[in-house]
Amino acid sequence: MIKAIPMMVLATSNFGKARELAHFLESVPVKVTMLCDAKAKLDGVEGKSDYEQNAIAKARRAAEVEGKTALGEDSGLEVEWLGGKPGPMSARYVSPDATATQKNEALLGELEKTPDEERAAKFVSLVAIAEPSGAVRTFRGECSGRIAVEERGNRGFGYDPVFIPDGYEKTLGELGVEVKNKLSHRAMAMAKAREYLEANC
Ligand code: ITT
Repeated sequence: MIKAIPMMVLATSNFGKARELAHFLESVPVKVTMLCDAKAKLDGVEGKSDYEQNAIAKARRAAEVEGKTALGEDSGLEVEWLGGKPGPMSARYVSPDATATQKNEALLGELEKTPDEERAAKFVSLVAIAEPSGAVRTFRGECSGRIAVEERGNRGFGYDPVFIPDGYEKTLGELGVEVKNKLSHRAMAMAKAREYLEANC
């Protein structure tokens, strides 16, 4: 008997994120595709302040338009000194069109006078898997660390060049995906999602 391979669409317009999500799904018997024209299709689904609601909204929108299981993710960087900001607004910090370098420079500027021991931060990832029926499961992951005093390294994406994970002296921008994929917020959330998918595919 031939068993059909289930399909799953990644509900994201962020290629750095998509590459990492696809990596974590390599061992799962699903055929992973990108949501075409994702920026337009996901436009307006995100609210302001809730990772879980945002992740669910992205996954549900993609599942609905594609008629397939969809995986959406909402993530952000929470800086203790800034009371947890930018948090769920991380992609829109400074302005929606700001480049990663502009966001990193703005963040470093806000922390200019902040001593080393007060620069604690964490990345948060909320992954949602939705069915076209609307049924949904969510999985959360976190990665603790601190904000560097300058941008270092050009690997990864977003805030990677200013984030030093606990136990390291280098930024994720210097450490690269080999290290990042072992300890990141996305790795933690996707380990739980993978366990669920492997039991249910
Ligand atoms: P989609 O909504 O289309 O998935 P997005 O980039 O807008 O793409 P989010 O709303 O989840 O995604 O925004 C998360 C932002 O947080 C992202 O744009 C980065 O700036 C930052 N971020 C999240 N995870 C990160 C990571 O692993 N490394 C560096 N920055 C990260």
